[in-house]
Amino acid sequence: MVAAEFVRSAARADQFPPEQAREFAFLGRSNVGKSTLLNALLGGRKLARTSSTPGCTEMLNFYRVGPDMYFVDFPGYGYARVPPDQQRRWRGLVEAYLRRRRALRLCFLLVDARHGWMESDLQLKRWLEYFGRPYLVVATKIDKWKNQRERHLGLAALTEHVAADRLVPFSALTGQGVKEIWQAIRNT
Ligand SMILES: Nc1nc2c(ncn2[C@@H]2O[C@H](COP(=O)(O)OP(=O)(O)O)[C@@H](O)[C@H]2O)c(=O)[nH]1
Ligand SMILES: [Mg+2]
Repeated sequence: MVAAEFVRSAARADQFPPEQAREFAFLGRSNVGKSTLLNALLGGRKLARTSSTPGCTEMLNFYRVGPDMYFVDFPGYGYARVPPDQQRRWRGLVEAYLRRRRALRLCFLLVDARHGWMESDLQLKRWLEYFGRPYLVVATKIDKWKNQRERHLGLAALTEHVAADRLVPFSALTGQGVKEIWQAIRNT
């Protein structure tokens, strides 16, 4: 199992750690299952906090994973009741990271399999493309697809905005997708 530890939180660009490791960023709406995914990747240890209520952490969290990688946990977005100045701070922080971070190798954009693409997901996707950041889309909570038909319709909706070979279906309940995500990280 890969060793992992919290490094630091950053609310501003000058708090980002030195660029000494290959970085992998995890982005998604509040409650999409980001913390759960990170914990699943790291062998089920509770490294990142999970919650059932949408949170609005405003910081990037850096985790050292193995000897030469950082996982970067992004603050969730898409939470309706976030005041405008907080939204501005969020955008500033995310943009500062995406624009300048040379250590960033690959982004994982998490989308809830049940809801499909929301406008804020598409906005973030456009942002990743604007900054030329390679990314994979992770469809989370696919165990909530109750049958083949829902699975088929869900996948069809998701692939309207991303090629199938850039889409990783994931479930923390079954562990599906963990292997594929690690493979993508190793191959980067
Ligand atoms: N059924 C199911 N529930 C999940 C899965 N991943 C996360 N959840 C649940 O979704 C809620 C939000 O998860 P969390 O990881 O805290 O989301 P975050 O806000 O994106 O970090 C929690 O109640 C999780 O237990 C999954 O793959 N399947
Ligand atoms: Mg979380």
